[in-house]
Amino acid sequence: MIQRCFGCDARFPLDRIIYTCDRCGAVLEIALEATDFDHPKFAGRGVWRYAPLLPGDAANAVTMAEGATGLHRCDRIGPELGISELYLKNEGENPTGSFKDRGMTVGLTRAVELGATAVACASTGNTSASMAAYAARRGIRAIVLIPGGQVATGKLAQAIVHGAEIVQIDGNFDDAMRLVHELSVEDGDIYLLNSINPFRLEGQKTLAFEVCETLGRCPDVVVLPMGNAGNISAIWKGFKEFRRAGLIDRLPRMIGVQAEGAAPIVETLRSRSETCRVERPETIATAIRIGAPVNWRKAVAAIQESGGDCGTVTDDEIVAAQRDLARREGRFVEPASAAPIAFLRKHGVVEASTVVCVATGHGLKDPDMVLKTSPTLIRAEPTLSSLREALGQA
Ligand code: AN7
Repeated sequence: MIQRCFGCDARFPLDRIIYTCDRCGAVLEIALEATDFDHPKFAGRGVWRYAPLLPGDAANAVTMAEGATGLHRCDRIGPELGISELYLKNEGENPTGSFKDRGMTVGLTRAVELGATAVACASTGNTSASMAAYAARRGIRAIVLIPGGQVATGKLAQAIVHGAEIVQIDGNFDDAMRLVHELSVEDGDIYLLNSINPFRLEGQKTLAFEVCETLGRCPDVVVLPMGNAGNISAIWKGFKEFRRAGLIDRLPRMIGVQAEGAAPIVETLRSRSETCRVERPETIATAIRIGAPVNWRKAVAAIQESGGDCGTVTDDEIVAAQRDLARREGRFVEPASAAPIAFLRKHGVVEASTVVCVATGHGLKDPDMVLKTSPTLIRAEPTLSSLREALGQA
């Protein structure tokens, strides 16, 4: 395997610490060798099941049984949307409650192999929660930069309890991302674990492998929320590699969803622009409140190569989809993770009978969002008559 520039195809050895191409400035990806695809042998469960297609040594892995999440059929919402098989790939079942754990196990394993003394990230919450847990497991220093006042309670509690050094930046995620990138380039001992890091994305591509193995085939469409756009890039790479290995015979269409107030990638695709940025991103789905996604070129390629699509949903549509999933399918996902269902309800999808929505994070990450919009709870005296009255059965 080798590190390859996504822009100009420059190549860098696997053991060099480099986050962007020193010739053209683009992001990098891990390129596998032709022989890697020659009958890869998978064993076990979760991310490291796919070790033959991953960088790093599974024997040294810093792991917490990530991956192997459920693929749940939405029997009530699916038919209503005209989709005969609608599935939720429930990433909230990961150890820290989001898909980030898939990437973090590979990223932390890499950090240890490099002898890094600290790992760092900027985060809207889930990356920091995951990195803090994996760093704790290994006993390595964790530095987290978060946008002040913009991280959901559950995620912040996770970073705190796992002992990360947390710095609130008086700015947004994009400011924090720029700063932590500068810090890790200047200080070679601090290893950057945002999705600009191509090793992390290698872990995240295993979601595609699991979906294909669970279904026994490739789905028609995969829908997921986009923030920094690492996940859509990683999952698309996974599908392409599974086809190259001869394990599926076609590819899905990739649909990326953004919140209306934070939709730089959707705007770039619509305007065919060569830049990707919105200045003041806003959405209640704080996970994807990102204005300058580092992986935008990869995301654009994934959507275009796959013949997919992208679109926006409003905060109200996100909240409605979150309730819908919770009340009619029994699945509680965080706001960003409800965006795919909101997209399908709003825009529909053509010629697709098997659709997989990636539920990226657990609903308990962000309880405040639910409580803020809930009716006042009813009360009763500790008597049966008072209880009956409260229930309207007096
Ligand atoms: C639940 O934690 O960017 O498009 O710093 O937490 O791969 O960035 C989180 C992103 C979707 C978007 N859903 O994924 C962070 C962070 C949830 C997320 C995304 C995030 P990418």
